[in-house]
Amino acid sequence: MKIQNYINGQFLPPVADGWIDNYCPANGEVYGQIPNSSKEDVESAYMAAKSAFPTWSQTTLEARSRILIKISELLEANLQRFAEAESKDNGKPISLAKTIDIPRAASNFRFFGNAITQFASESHESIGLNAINYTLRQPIGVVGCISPWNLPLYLFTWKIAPAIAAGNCVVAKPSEITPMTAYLLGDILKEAGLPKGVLNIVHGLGTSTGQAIVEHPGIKAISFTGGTATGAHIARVAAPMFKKLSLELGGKNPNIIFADCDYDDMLETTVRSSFANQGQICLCGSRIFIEASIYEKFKTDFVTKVKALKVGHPSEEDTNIGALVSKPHLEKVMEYIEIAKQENGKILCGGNRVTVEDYENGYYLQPTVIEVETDECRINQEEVFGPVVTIMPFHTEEEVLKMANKVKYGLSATLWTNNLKRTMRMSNQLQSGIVWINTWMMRDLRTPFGGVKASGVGREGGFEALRFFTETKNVCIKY
Ligand code: TXE
Repeated sequence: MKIQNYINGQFLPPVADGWIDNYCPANGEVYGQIPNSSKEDVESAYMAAKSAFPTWSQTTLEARSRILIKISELLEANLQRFAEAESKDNGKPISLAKTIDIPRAASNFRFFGNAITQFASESHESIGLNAINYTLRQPIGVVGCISPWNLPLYLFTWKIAPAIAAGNCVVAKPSEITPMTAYLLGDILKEAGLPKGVLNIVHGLGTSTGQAIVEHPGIKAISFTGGTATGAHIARVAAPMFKKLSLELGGKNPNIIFADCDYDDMLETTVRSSFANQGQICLCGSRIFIEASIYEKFKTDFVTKVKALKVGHPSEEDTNIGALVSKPHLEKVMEYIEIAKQENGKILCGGNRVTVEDYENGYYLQPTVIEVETDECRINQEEVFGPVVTIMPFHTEEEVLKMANKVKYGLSATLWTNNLKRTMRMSNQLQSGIVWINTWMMRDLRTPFGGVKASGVGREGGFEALRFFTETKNVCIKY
């Protein structure tokens, strides 16, 4: 099957007729082609967005909101179809696509459809000067949204929904590795009555199509989620053009477990925070630090639970771990397991590929737990982004805090303890954009989302996203 770009409300093949193979991770076979879009395709998407902007930016908030909510309802009505497509394209278990990815994509549209009706700006009365200042938050114009492969529709819509809610028109590119649900979204945009040109979806490689979006002088803001190296590259390209940038990048998140936590809850959640989506979530807790007094017990219980996870075909309802997203990614993750071994890491379970009957060429890997001697090894410092976690004991709060912060990343941290004072002390000092206490990945879409250090700049979510997608202007009136 050949998918197409969605430009100016129409499905179109790429101008230069170039195509890229799309692989199914579950069996390693090519199952379709996607446009290898060139600069010309990005240009026509830009022109469509540019001409839609004057009307869309002046469309009432109520009308915009109604369309976003309609998109959300249509996604919900098409849950099964979208979930199957996401699971096939990405390798993730169908159960996850049905309960997390697609419902969350629908929530993104509903949430920002509502949020825009509540978005307000400030006024400042200059007392004694007979003047009043008010702030306008105006749509920017044409903006670019570039998203990754791990949570394809979920992260694509997390950017697009606030961008269009705020009155912008968009040129968007999903990952070339997982383009399918973004393609299917086109039909829904039409049915929901989104005016043509408001949202244009171009498919293609990061280094050509993505690069053309970032380089385009008319695209005034870029919202990007992906790898840290790509984020740094985009920042270098965009900086001389003074584009607004929001970068959500990698993570190497600590999961810190104190002996006084609710043990069973912690154990169950830690299995999830380690291996959900094959460990391919920027929020996964890949470095697990356990207080020494419960270390041996945790090690036994955790490994037992991890060994019980079912690695299998993504379409089977009882599969816990599906396929990794691509062959190069599987190879990268396996290389890290080798590096860990060379660094004296002890493989407590996993470490090998899994052969799933009838799907021998699928990209399956056992969930892997590695006991490390030091937090300074590469497997503890670099982002692996797969079903691989490390464990090691700690003795004091100071020691674990130091190790938690001693990485270049700072996206999220999880802390398991029932000690309130410790909770307050540590959440103040952990260098990360998000701290979860006694839970993981509990999301309220109103909250700021993003990281510090090499995990990125800017915050998404709630009004933060609407602020990013608007230009702030102060108006001062003397009376
Ligand atoms: O991501 P890329 P990759 C991490 C993870 C992974 C590593 C590399 O560690 O192993 O990044 O993954 C587009 N101009 N994360 O290489 O390339 C690309 O087409 C414009 C963490 O697959 O960053 C895709 O749409 N765009 C992450 C998007 O960027 C460019 C999720 C992300 O792909 C571009 C994914 C360019 N020059 C990987 N080059 C997270 N934060 O959740 C690429 N792209």
